[in-house]
Amino acid sequence: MMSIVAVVAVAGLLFASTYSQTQMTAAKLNIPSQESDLQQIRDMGGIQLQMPSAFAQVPLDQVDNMVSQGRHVVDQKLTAQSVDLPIMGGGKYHAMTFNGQVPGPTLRVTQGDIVRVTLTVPSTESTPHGIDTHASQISASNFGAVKPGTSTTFAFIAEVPGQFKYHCSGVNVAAMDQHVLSGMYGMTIVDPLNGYNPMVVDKTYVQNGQVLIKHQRYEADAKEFVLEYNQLYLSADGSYDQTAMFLHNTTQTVVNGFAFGYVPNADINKLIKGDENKNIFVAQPWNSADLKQYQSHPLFVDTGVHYRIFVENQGNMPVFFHIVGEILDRVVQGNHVQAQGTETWLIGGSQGATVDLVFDNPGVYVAVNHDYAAIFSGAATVFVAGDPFKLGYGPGDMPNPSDAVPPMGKNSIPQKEVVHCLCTDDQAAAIAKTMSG
Ligand SMILES: [Cu+2]
Repeated sequence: MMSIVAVVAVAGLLFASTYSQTQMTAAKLNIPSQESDLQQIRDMGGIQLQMPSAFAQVPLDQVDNMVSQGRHVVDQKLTAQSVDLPIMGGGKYHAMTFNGQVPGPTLRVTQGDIVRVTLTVPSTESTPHGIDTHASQISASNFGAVKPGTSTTFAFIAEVPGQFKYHCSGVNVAAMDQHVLSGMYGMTIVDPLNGYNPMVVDKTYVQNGQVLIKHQRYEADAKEFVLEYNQLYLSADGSYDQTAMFLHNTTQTVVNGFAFGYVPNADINKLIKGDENKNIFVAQPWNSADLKQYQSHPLFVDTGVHYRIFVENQGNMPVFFHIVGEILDRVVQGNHVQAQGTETWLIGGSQGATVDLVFDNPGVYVAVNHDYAAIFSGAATVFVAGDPFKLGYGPGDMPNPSDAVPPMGKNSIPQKEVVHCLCTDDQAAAIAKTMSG
């Protein structure tokens, strides 16, 4: 009410030559008093009900009917859980999580699916939480605080294919930065209704003394990874440091929760160098088997195979996505090709991209955020393509970390997995039961 009066008063000054001051006053415009405004909002059951047409969400009591007409419904059940989790270099930080893991579980649906989201906040939580899912198109006022001991459910139709962030919205947006940067974020993959598109990569060859171009076609079926970039801003005791965040003074850069989480470990040292203590990568902070689900693990890839990487920037620093030794064959957003044959792709805060590529030659490649501060604070992810060290394994033999492999979708080729997650022991055990390979 006060703000309406103030705006009207300012407008009156601006248009003084046309309208007299008295014509622009609230009294003249018959704006009701503040008391009656508030009473009206109370009578309507809250301020949200003033604009019902702004809600694109699916009314929960209509979901069954829509399913009977042919829509599919997918349930996403998230539980807020505050827990201490390890950080690179030892020690722990006070994490806020969905389901005891950072990032939260990757949800995979198909374009046109109804997504029914339930956020539960146990009574043991010291603060309310919220949920904002970027795959939806729902009025922001919907993402209010869910108090400890309660839960909330809403539904939406995933209309746009691609990868999308979901995140805690804090306590009615207050402290949202703390909740997200402490771990309350995840990804929704919305597969295109008719599947992914095949990819064509141009290659040169020589015939009869001439250099020619061949259009090499790769089918839509691909092996897939998820890479979610974020930052930690921490004080010495592992608490969230908002001052550091405002200064963009990053403590560590994380990929799927870890700094340097996808680099060789002691077992791989042993395989390649014959000595588990001889590190083959410059930074191996999650080295030994006693670190269980936190032990680092590189990504093993086959040569000549279509890879689809869902990249999401969950943080507030840009990601210059680059793979050292490779060129990104294709970049897709919203099922539309944005680039082909690009060296690096810029992904802003709360933005994603689907990167398609084929590793042509055996070797070690490193995906980085090509910002030197990010590389050296954790954003280096090792791909081992083929069998460059001549260890004798075949394509697909080596398992990949479970948190880097998304749930199966429209055109997914299955991969062997090993438990790897920045998650509680309970959640690691639950993941072990569900994963393939
Ligand atoms: Cu939260």
